[in-house]
This record gives sequence, C-alpha cells and structure tokens, in this order.
Amino acid sequence: VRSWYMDDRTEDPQEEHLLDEIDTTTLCARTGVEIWYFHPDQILANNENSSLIKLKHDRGYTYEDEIKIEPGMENYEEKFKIFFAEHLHSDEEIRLVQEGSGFFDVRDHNDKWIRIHVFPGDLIILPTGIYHRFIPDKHNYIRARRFFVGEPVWTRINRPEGDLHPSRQIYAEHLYRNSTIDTNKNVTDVIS
Ligand code: KMT
Repeated sequence: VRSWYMDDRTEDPQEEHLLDEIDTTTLCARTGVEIWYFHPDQILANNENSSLIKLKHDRGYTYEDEIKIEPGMENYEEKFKIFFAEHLHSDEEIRLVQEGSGFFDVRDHNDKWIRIHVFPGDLIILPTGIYHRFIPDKHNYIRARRFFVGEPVWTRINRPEGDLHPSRQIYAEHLYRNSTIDTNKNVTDVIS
C-alpha cells in the first residue's frame, strides 16, 4: 500500500489527490486500519500461504467470496456511486487484493481523508464503525477476496445516519486512544 492525506479538490476523484504522504505505521495508529502483505503468488486459492491460513483462523474468517469491479460489470455506474458514498458498517471490512488496484479512503481522528492505494497482495482490514469509501483508480480494475466472520452483512450506513450507529461508539474508543497517543507524542516533541 501507499497512503496519503488528500487535497480538497473535488474534480476527478479517480486521480490520486496526493497532499501529504504518510507511512503505514502512522496510518494504522491514527485510524485503526490494519494492513497485511502477501506475495501475490501466495494468495492464489490453490496455493494458500500458511500465514494467511493462520490469519483467517485467528480472526475467525469463516466466510469468503470474491468481488471484481470493472466498467463492464452489471450496474457499474450505480455501484461506483454506492462504493464512493461515505459510509460505515457494523462489522470489519476485509479485502485481499488479487489483481488490479484501487483507493480506499478513510477518515482520520480529525475527520480528514486519508487515501490508501491498494495493490495485489495487500490485505486491508477497516475497523467496525470507521467512515470510509472505495473508488477504482485510473486503471479501472480490481479483483479482491472478501472475508467475513460468520454470515456476511453488507449493509452500508451512510453519513450522517451512521453517527448514531452503535458501531460508531466502538470506533470512538479507537479515536480517543489515538488522540491520546498523538497528544503524548506532541508533548514529548515539545519537551525534547
Ligand atoms: C465495498 O463493499 O465497498 C467494496 O467491497 C468495495 C471495494 S472491494 C475492492
């Protein structure tokens, strides 16, 4: 993955909109997003890597399927809009990129957009209750595996309705912890 804070321009959201690049550690600390990386050869269904098997087991990912997003697909325009509307879910969103690339955008603790560019081998876990959206990049193609604990629930709760959703409270605890971490860091910076 690569990740960065986005600029405020609204034209062509499939462009990068790169304002300020951040490393994966900062991304994860600020948002609670988790990132794993597998070599693309190790995630083919018939050549499953032992650390992926372990991850699925440890996390209880009992369900899986595949999603492919490309202009030729059924209801592409409509799906594109749905994916790109800011929303949250009552469960984690887990995607393992098999082919292609795309952008997951997530809000940080100050409500700023961070854009995460994912590529084959990247496994991304978006925590429950985080506001996010997805958009294809300029290549307009991504194929990803989706994992889920138990029976999948794909319901999206758009903003602002999501503000009142119970998952937001769970996520607010993440944000609180992270803002404490950030404050400590700033204090230390000032002292040194
Ligand atoms: C979703 O539910 O928003 C998606 O699965 C879109 C991204 S998957 C590459």
